[in-house]
Amino acid sequence: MESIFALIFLCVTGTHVNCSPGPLEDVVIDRYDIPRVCPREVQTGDFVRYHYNGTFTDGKKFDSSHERGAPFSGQVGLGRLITGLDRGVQGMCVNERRKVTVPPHLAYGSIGAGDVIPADTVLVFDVVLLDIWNTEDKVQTRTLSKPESCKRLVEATDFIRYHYNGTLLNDVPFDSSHSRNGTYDTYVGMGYLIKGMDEGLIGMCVGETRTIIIPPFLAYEEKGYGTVIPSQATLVFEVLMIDLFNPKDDIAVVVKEVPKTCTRKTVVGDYIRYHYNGTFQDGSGFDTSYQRNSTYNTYIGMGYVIQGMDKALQGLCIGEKRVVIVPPHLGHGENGAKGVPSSAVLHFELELLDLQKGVPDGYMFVWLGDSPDPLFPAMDLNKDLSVPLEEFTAFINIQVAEGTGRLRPGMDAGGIIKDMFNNQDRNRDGKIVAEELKLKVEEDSDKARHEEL
Ligand SMILES: *[C@@H]1O[C@H](CO)[C@@H](O)[C@H](O)[C@H]1NC(C)=O
Ligand SMILES: *[C@@H]1O[C@H](CO)[C@@H](O)[C@H](O)[C@H]1NC(C)=O
Ligand SMILES: *[C@@H]1O[C@H](CO)[C@@H](O)[C@H](O)[C@H]1NC(C)=O
Ligand SMILES: *[C@@H]1O[C@H](CO)[C@@H](O)[C@H](O)[C@H]1NC(C)=O
Ligand SMILES: *[C@@H]1O[C@H](CO)[C@@H](O)[C@H](O)[C@H]1NC(C)=O
Ligand SMILES: [Ca+2]
Ligand SMILES: [Ca+2]
Repeated sequence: MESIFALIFLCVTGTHVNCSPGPLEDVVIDRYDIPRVCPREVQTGDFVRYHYNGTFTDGKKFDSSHERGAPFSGQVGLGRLITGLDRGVQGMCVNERRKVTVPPHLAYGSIGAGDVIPADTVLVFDVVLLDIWNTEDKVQTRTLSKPESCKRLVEATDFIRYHYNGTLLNDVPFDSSHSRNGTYDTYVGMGYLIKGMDEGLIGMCVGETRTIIIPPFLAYEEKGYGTVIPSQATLVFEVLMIDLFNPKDDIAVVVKEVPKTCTRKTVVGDYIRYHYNGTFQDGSGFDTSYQRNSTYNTYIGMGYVIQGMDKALQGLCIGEKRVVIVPPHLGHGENGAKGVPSSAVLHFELELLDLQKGVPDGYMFVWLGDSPDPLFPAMDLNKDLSVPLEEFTAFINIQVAEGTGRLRPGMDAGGIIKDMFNNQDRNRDGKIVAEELKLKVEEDSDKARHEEL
């Protein structure tokens, strides 16, 4: 069969002297199956890919692209096909089927082709068009839907996450992000994608759905891709943009509501209670404090929450509401977290409900002024020279109530006081005596005083 094809070229690369006239004047075209939408018709100079069956008028097959194992691919109207087919595919749409009857003088003439096609033979080609493109083509984009407000558009060097369905021009699917159960995540405009995609994604906003049609020379060119993308294939992507950020982004904070009176703003080390709603950029929620029916309580600026949040929680008044956008490098990064995919931008609505000053990292209790000196007589409230846990607890509570000392917030006060007591009760007999405290003070004087007593 290969020889027939060589002959097809032979006939047309020479002048048409070899192809003598036959009884039919011109090709006869029967467009027996025309798709309802036909955005583009074949013109001279276009490259096409099509399947065909070549038969004689009696229906006997002499050639078929199916038997060759691949559709025919070539340029129209420049003498690369037999003249009859050059004419026969003009004006054709992708997925159209037509029957092209070619008179001998527009096919193999009075010579025929080897022992396959006799002289002066009318040929009938059943053709289905699969692809059409031109070297003049550009990436085509068409927005199918778009959210009303669009804060930010995709720019080169952004990192984006999107869903896509990839089809060939004849609607045959070749790939989809959905088959992998996740978004496709990549930098855009930096050469990680095929050229046409790098270009076609620019300017999209989160929530937008866009069709991107890419000619083969901006896609996989002659190589194709595996078994799914043939050589010289136009690609059609339907893309839904899910997420977008730039690695240079910092957190973005929008203050929504500030109470009239604000006596103190949060600083690093404070212990706070707040409510939040966490969503992704496409609006879907991933976490909210309300679901747990309790506020989220934490220390600020000490690494207990994601980096971006630690920063966003500073400088708030009680009652203030903020919206914070945290890029993944200040959020859960490439690893993601439970319910948060890799490289996701996080969007938080926050409301600060309460704030307590903290104590320095590692401390359980601090004196806010000078500590009583000497300490033991002050602790020994009933002056019996012995301080059991109850008395010690009462003493600490007095300090807290009078504002002369502060317990670490956010922890069980009883538990902290008991730990502190046990540290002072060196012989573990359930009471502190003056000697134990003295020993302790001397011992601690040259190192970190974790209990500050
Ligand atoms: C050619 O014949 C094959 C079966 O041999 C058929 O599947 C196909 O639809 C026919 N037509 C075209 C244009 O390929
Ligand atoms: C995608 O998820 C479905 C259902 O959860 C599962 O059956 C399938 O194996 C998953 N595919 C991949 C590639 O993870
Ligand atoms: C892709 O196809 C899936 C399932 O066929 C569909 O749910 C989705 O909306 C399509 N488009 C995109 C951009 O994922
Ligand atoms: C949530 O909190 C409210 C108000 O404090 C309480 O009435 C309700 O029982 C709580 N629900 C759950 C599930 O804890
Ligand atoms: C979180 O969402 C709920 C329900 O939409 C809303 O009532 C609440 O005010 C939101 N919280 C914040 C901090 O914006
Ligand atoms: Ca006592
Ligand atoms: Ca003791």
